[in-house]
Amino acid sequence: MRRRRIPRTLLAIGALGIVALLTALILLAGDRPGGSGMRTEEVAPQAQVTSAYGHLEEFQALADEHGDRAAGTSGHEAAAEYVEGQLARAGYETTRQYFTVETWDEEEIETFTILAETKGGNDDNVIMLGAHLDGVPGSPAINDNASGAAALLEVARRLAQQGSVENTVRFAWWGAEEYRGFPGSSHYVEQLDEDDELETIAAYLNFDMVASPNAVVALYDARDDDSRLNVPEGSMDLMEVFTDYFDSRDQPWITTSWNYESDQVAFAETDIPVAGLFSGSNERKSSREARLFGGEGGAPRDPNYHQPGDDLDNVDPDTLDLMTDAITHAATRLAQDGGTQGSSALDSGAQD
Ligand code: DTR
Ligand code: ZN
Ligand code: ZN
Repeated sequence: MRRRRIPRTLLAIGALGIVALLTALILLAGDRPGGSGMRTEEVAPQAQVTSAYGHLEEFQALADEHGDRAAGTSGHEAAAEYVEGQLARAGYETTRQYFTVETWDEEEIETFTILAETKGGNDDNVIMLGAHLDGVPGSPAINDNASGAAALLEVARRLAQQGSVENTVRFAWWGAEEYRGFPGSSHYVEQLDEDDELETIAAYLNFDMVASPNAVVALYDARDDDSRLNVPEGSMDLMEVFTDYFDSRDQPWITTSWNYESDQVAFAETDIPVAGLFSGSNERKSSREARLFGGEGGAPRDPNYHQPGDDLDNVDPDTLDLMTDAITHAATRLAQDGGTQGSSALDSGAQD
């Protein structure tokens, strides 16, 4: 039987109509009310990777292809698509929060932070975890900070597998940490403030450089008495969530001063309790630290900090695993912490 032929011009008009309709729907669905620059992206399917080190290998492969992961470059975009694909596989919806930033060459670029959160849970008591995804130009930027980005991806996967949470856990892969003023996290906190949502964030945990080759295991020092620094009340309780974990594993730890060093700053300045882990950059490891953690006293904790040599051959996979387990512990514990019992880590936090 012969099928009835539809004239070509009609087919073309029909196809154009469908494309226009779909475009309008995508635009409508993607823009969050309030115009805070949030967009939901289409995510390409990917095979699921189930370890932080596996993610690092992917970030290295992308850096080999694109050169680096500096904010606003094809390398950053490719890494972002990888993060979004992995999160989709783990059951998360992702959004991008766009913002503009001035590069070191005084060029204005648009870049973004990736956000994802657990389904269910109390939205008024959000536990937030972040790591910057961008790197410095000209470096694969694997320890700084594919390591934090990779650890967070694996923690997000594990948390989704564990099932329901009492508090919402929100993850951020910040854009443009390497530019002045940490514009990704600063923009996010400003936006929270504008939307009157600062009060909803109970805690912020930051992970920047967690696989250094000559590593220490350091926590942001909540007892820091540097007068330029605001250490929000509740930060000590968050630090103890990590120290309890390390102590339970007989894992030595030290503290580090974290003033003005990474994406926790905007949170701390608005009095949100903060904590974080760090395995060292180009500072020298002391002989005491070498006794505690092994490695080479007198040598930099990461000799390739911000250099082309910050690659997969120059990280410590065991430190990455340890940090990933510690972050998993903290996220799991804080996700279930209703803030009602005496032992609650959130009791003295922002929600009182
Ligand atoms: N500024 C960060 C690395 C960094 C150096 N010291 C600390 C202390 C705490 C957190 C991070 C850092 C960067 O280059 O991304
Ligand atoms: Zn850096
Ligand atoms: Zn960094």
